[in-house]
Amino acid sequence: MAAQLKMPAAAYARRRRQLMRMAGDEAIVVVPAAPERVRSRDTHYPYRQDSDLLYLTGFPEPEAVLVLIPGRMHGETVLFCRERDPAREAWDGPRVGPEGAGEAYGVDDAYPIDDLDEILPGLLEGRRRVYYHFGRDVEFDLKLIGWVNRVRAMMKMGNRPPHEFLELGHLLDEQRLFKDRDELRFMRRAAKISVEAHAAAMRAVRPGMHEHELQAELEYAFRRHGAEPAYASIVGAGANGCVLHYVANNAPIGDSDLVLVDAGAEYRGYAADITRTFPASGRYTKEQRALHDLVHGAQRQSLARSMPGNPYAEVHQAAVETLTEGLLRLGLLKGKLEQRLADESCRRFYPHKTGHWIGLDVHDVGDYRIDGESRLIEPGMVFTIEPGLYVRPDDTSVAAKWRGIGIRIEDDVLVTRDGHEVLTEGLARSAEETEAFMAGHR
Ligand SMILES: [Mn+2]
Repeated sequence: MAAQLKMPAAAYARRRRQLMRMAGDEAIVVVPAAPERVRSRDTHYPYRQDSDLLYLTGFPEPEAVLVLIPGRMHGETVLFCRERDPAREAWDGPRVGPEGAGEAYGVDDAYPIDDLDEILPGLLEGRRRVYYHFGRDVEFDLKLIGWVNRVRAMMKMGNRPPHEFLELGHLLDEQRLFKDRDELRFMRRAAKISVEAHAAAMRAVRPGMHEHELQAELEYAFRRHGAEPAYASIVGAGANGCVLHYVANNAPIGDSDLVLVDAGAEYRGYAADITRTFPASGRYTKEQRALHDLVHGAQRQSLARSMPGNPYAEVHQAAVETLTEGLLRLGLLKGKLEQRLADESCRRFYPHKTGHWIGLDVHDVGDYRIDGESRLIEPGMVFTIEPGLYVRPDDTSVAAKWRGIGIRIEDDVLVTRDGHEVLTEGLARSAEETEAFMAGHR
């Protein structure tokens, strides 16, 4: 694959300007880094930066705070970060340090994080509105309240404390929902790596292997390209495919099992999310094929509705209609289509929604409904389309031949001005394509 991608400094500056324009001249925006989390005693989980801070700066280190102060004469963008410390850096690797951060991250001012207590009250003073994610990091919430109180305590001296506290997500989530062209380069790369990883798993699968061996194939492909899993990879053979968030991945794969693989790469913060369900033997059984065709048909119908101007809810509705119709035809549901649509019977086999926004977070930010109504699809949005069917192994209400089959097909779709682009194109999807691809590799 091509060289590693680099996010231009101008992209971050443009995003900060857009956010500051929305926040207005009397506002201040406070975005702390994600805290480090202990995994066991003195070892931590791999560090993942807060998505908002990544979006606005690309700054990778913990113990940092970005402060945006629109219209401030002495600089609108201020970053607090850890100071250089050769002794610590020998253990944990290099730090940017306030001296380097100005140039490297395009901020106007950078200060040591230890000076935050001293400097932040002065930045809050005279600002009317504070934009911040309340409740995400309780420890930081308390600090912020403390700084505001310090400004209040000095009101007699003419200090003007902020008096509106607003949810940052209200502005920033909406901004992040629409991917800019630089983000799309990263999302295409994450998608491409994920396609390659899924193809590797399809090639490698053999009855008798364990699920975790396929997981290793997937994640080998991720790491080879400098990516990592965007979420815990799901590799479920047979009835394990019916467990929506199956992550044990430790069972053997049987001769006639389907394998459901839901895995995506995160490339420099940007996620992809793909699901394929393929037969360990290379050939679907008759029942597996019937349900796979049905799910594939549902995905095609959902994709056809993924056009600018359509209500987003129609994408799900299209899948529900297709699946309900097919389940009636195959005899897994009984009765009339109108009735079964009205009582949402297909939820027994399809309990989840047909997709979600995707970006820096695999389940990305952004409202799905506005004022109680489904929002309309617009260019720049990226979402997954992932219909599925899951017949539990103990479901005696259906013929035995259907039991224990779990199928999902998931791709990532970018909405364009006049339609859409499937970012995860290039990977066998239908039963026919999947069998042909697998036949070429055994
Ligand atoms: Mn998904």
